Amino acid sequence: QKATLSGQIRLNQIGFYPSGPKVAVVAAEAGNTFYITTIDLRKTVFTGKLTEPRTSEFSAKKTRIADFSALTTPGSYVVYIPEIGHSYPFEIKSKVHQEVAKASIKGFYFQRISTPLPEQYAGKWQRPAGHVQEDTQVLIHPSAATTQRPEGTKISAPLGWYDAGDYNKYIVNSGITTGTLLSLYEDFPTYFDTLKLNIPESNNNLPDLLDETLWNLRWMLAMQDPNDGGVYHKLTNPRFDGMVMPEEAKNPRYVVQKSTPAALDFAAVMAQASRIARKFPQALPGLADSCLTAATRAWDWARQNPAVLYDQEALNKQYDPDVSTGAYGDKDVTDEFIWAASELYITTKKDSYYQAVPIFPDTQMPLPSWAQVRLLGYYTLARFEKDLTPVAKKDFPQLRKQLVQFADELTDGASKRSYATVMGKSAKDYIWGSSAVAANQGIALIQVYRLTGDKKYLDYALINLDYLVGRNATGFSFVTGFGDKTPMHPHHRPSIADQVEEPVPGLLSGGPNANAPRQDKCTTYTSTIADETFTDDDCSYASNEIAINWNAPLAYLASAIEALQSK
Ligand code: 9MR
Repeated sequence: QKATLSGQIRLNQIGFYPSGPKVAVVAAEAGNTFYITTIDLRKTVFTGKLTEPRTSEFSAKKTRIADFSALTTPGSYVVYIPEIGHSYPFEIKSKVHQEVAKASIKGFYFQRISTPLPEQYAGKWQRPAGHVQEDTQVLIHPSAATTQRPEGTKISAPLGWYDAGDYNKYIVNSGITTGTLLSLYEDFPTYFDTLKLNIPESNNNLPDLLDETLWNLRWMLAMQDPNDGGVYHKLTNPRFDGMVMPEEAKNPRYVVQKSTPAALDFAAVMAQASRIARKFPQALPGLADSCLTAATRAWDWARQNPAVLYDQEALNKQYDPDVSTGAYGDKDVTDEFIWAASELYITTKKDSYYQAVPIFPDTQMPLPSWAQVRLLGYYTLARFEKDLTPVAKKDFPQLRKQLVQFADELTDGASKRSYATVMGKSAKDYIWGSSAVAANQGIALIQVYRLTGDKKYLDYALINLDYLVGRNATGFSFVTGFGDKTPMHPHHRPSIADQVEEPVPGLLSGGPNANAPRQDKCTTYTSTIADETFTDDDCSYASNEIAINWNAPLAYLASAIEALQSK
């Protein structure tokens, strides 16, 4: 009998709700009976049978499922299988994901630009302000030069969040991120009325989630050219910085060419922010109007410039300095038009926005990502179902049907998969940033739960949260600082360059990516199986970086589940 820790028993390393589903996955064939015991293994509180072995979708590996949903007594436990050993400890308690939900939003605070992070809020990850020069010294790149703002003009565009493990700021990626956080607020306002994150604004009279989101929104506003309403694609160094702390990264920074996706993502976010700011006239005087003006000007620019794409290679042939940082080079703006039109329509109630573009070009529901924002528009239409005018109301049954169908496709066969998760239906789920695939699937399921009231969708969403914090083929909890086996070496410059052993907490690692070894050329991968291709190594920007557009859906999923479970 083995009383030792086994990494082969994989489960949510944080824990479970007393009356919620509880599953562990055993990545081995041995054993028949499992026990839930106290952490010292002395007292057994539940005994169950493992399922028959099932074969992985991606390899010949076998897994067995241990379902202990019937155990409802709060406490701290392990799963114990005499032939294998015991799992990491976990808890059964109410509000079990509250801390991870808070930390995933606090993660954005740690990414803040233009401000020091003092110990009071940042603990041992305190650090000086980074990129203070952005207050006055951002250069107009030749690709962005106009008569009013010729090459070399200096503009001010401070604040915002660092995109990821790098220090640049990209409008396209900020768009989906900020939109996701604003939607989180709009979907669960009461939950956020009281949720405190210990950030500098925690004592003002705005919800902390909105305070944090505004930090980025204010930067985004500065990315609009006041002369024509167009929006610069990104604010960046020509090349990625070395592994230094933010305050040591002092290379010149530029805003580059305006683009249609940037303008539309910006328009969508500003339209959404406008209707939220409207609810806080005292705390945010004038902001609702500023955001709406910004949104309509960006929209008008995009309508006049509907196909200005950001093609970094082409620009590098034409202009100096060459830029080699993240491109976020979206080539299809159909979905950006849908998102911006939906947000502007809901905020202004003007049918002209809804009618400006085909809102339903087809019946596909592409999962949200930085390049695919159609569903963000659909979520908003669904959220405001009661406020729809007749033109949109007549489409609503179709929208509802498509969303429910999408959720049913996602969950189809989930319980039979090797980890019994929604995530992993196909190897295509394991792309760069696969953790956000899991989290965005979770959001889609929560949207459909809100539409239908059918609890199975909420349970499926929770399963993908289980996936993210340990119930997966790597055995990692992908959220830094949460769980016993969690990334210690994410590709995240502050976490690498500070003298602190633990990485900055609350950040979501990208997760397994079948192509990662070819993309980042790290040599420490130990598997090439799609759901296992992950390495906790800071060279691995293709499997172990963190990014704001991954943290936002994590924040949504964990917070939504908390908000809905406590009901
Ligand atoms: O998340 C992005 C992924 O979808 C792309 O395949 C990849 C390569 O272009 O870039 C990812 O985004 C990175 C961005 O370009 C720069 N900052 C870090 C982002 C996360 O790795």
